[in-house]
Amino acid sequence: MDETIAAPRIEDETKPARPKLHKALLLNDDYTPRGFVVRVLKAEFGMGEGRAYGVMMTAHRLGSCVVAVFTREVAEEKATRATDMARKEGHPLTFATEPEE
Ligand code: TYC
Repeated sequence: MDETIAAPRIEDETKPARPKLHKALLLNDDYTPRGFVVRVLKAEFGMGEGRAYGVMMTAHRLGSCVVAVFTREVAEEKATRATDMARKEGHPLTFATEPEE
């Protein structure tokens, strides 16, 4: 049978844009104990003691620190869980998210 197979058009070959990644941010405050911040970073972001301490101290000194980068859904989920963990213990500790440039 005579069949003509068309070459794929350019539009069909272009890949969909990769979704933007989002940063999970740790925000400093004046009240949450340092040890509690370290505990949350270890529990919710799987960090070891040294890395968690370093991230906590960076937020303490500079006002905020990028904890890690995820898809939007995962970043929001982790930031919410970590902030909820602090609220349950009565601390103002807050995590936020923002899209990467
Ligand atoms: N600044 C807090 C204190 O001196 C400790 C702290 C560090 C709180 C980092 C939040 O994201 C934070 N007790």
